[in-house]
Amino acid sequence: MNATANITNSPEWNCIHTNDSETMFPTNFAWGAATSAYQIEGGWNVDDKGPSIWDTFCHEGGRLVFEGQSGDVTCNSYELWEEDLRCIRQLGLTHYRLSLSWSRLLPEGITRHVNQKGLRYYNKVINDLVASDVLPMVTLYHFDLPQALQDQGGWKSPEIAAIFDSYARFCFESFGDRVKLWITLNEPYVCAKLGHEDGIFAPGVKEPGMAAYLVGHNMLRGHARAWHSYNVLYRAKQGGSVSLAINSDWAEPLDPASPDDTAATERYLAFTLGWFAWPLFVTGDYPEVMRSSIEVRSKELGYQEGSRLPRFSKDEPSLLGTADFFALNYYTSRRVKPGECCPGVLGLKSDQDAEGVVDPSWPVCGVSWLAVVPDGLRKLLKYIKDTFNNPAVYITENGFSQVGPVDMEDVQRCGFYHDIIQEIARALREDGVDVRGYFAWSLLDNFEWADGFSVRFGLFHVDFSRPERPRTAYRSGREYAGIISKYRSQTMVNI
Ligand code: GBH
Repeated sequence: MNATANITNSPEWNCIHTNDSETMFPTNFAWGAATSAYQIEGGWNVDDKGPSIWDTFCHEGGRLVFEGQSGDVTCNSYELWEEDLRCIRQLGLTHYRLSLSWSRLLPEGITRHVNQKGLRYYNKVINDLVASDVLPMVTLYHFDLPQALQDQGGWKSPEIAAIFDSYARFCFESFGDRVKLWITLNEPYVCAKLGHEDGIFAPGVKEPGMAAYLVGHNMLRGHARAWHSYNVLYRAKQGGSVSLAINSDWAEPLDPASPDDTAATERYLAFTLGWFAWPLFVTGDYPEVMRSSIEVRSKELGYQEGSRLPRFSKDEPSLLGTADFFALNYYTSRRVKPGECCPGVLGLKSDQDAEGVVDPSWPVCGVSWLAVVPDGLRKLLKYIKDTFNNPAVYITENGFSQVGPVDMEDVQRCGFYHDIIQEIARALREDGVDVRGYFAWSLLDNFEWADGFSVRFGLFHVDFSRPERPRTAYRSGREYAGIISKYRSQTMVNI
């Protein structure tokens, strides 16, 4: 039985907008949705799984996770995977992006000890997807470092790059016959900044202006090694692609006529997108403006020149060229002006010396950081095309959140999905950006990190008060299924 047909042919299918006659998508465009292991799986200590830094962070108390919640059970996808598969099939997705829990596969983080039940779980997930004609995009790391590795210094330790590489090889070896799209690391920016500067994400380290650069550096080193491993050992026989998912706002000057605002905007983009994209796509090193800003601030503060932003060693594999496509997580936009933050202070914000503000005309959905700016995605895609030599781009995350009382008839989110898909169509057609796919965040309502279950990004509602964790499509889920069905079939008619 094809569940997709049920939904999209239903007469109550009425929130699709039809005035987009020119909208077209390439034949193999990926229509996806995304999740991550810690946010949906639960089963935090079953079947030999080792703890991750998020287990520790949520359990140790004193952390600012909403109402002391955790991902101990969350959507219980470890036991309810088949329910997730039903949702995936109902939407008619061509692709599903999931992440692997490193400490579920390797309880101590290293390959000496493999948890066979974890291996079996992911094999089933991947096999079920492939059998349903849904292609998996697999992220190796989405914020959940094995605690055993954190105990040895975590991402601050230089040894982590080689340890990550051997985990990556284990995954390529185990799943690469069926998985052709790989993301090594999700959002190193978030891990570095929120995890090691602000301390609001695991592992809760607060070392402003120091640890984040080191962590970002070791993440890049680990990514590069994993990419080279794939390239040398697996590419010929498996034929897949490997990248790293970079999150970035779109940014433009608060006053376009102001040279100060323009320069601040350049710094803003360099310290988010550029930090990770420049090494991979442009020079093999950090953006020049990032290095110079940090050096200026370091001097003012009496640090040795350049000492806070590490340098890549010539003895290690090069970063340049280690992304087979551009993986972009886009959520929001900012207007930018020079920072108001105190020059004497050590920290990323002070180094960056740029402040992003929300334009009063932009609606803010749910969480305060999420101003809804669909055309910012189109502008960012154009910028990526021009700056990074026209890469193939997958939008690996994008979404719209809900807070407060559950609204199953979420018409605003329906409108949002409609608008964002139109912006992608324009980027393809009018700007010539090589967009290969779109992954909505998220398939399910889930554990939204420090916001716990108070912020809902799902296309499916999950009732966390009931042990069966029932999943129910929001109206926006049905809307997205309709969009997919419309553009997929249209594509098929046109080939
Ligand atoms: C993604 O990050 C994550 O990959 C995903 O796991 C998550 O569920 C999804 O976003 C939705 O949040 O609290 O003011 O410091 C998106 C990039 C960067 C957006 C950090 C939120 C925090 C702003 N995120 N940002 S603040």
